[in-house]
Amino acid sequence: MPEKPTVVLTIAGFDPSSGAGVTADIKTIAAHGCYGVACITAMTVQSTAGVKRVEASDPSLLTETLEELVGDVDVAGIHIGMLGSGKVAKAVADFLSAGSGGRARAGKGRFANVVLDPVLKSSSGADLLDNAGIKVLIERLLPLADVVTPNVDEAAMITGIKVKDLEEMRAAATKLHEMGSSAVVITGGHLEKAIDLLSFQTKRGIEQEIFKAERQKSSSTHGTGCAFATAMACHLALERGLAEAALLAKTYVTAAISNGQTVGKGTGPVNHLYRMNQQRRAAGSGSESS
Ligand code: PXL
Repeated sequence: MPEKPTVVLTIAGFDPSSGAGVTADIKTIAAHGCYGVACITAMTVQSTAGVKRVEASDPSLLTETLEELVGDVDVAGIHIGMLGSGKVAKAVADFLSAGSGGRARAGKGRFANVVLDPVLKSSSGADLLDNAGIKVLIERLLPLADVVTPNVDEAAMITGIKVKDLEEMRAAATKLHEMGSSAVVITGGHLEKAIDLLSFQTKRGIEQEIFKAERQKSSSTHGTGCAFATAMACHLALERGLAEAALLAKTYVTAAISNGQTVGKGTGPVNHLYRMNQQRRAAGSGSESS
């Protein structure tokens, strides 16, 4: 019998430069040894120079695609990235909370290991979600997700709290719990020290752990948020705990940045598949010495 892979679904936009969005997510999922399936929320016209246009998908196309997929395949983890519009965000929320067919979990939606990356703007500043979408994201998607992974700017926009240092990250995470998130990772790659804060609710109250890395100087950073959130979805789908998933996802993104690629004239993509180069080099050096 052929092996049955762990399937991870990404619900995200299409970035034709493949640094972010579904094509990048499929690379991240493959890099984690999982099988990726995807549903496109929006087309973007963009290159490494930035986003020029966003066109959200027809929400009924999403609903049909998602139901078709999960009727066929056992999905072990879900990554939600760019949503593009309020109508698409609503279709995704309806899908996650629809009649469970016996798979519902207490107080949650119908699927396990749902990671929500609340993508609001591109790094070049383009809006990737309208106000109606932000409302759906806050009111419906935050409580349905197992983990939400905002960067510091997204955490500030969602909570209304300024997020410039670790103390403010802690306060924003606490506010996100009050808003319905069971677990939060605020990624601080843009801060002076690249600190990520994991915050989760336990019976004893809120527990918080920090993960630190040296900030890297690199011009190949497009797609870091997508890569982090998708890697988390893979680790959770592979049954790793929250803290281990967050630590491994951070390690993966750090390596993907330091192996970044010079593609195009603007901000290059992280190297999602850097481990393939390492294998090729290892194989090459083996045959050269023989
Ligand atoms: O990095 C955020 C992001 C996510 N998804 C898509 C994008 C971008 C940024 O440009 O295009 C499809």
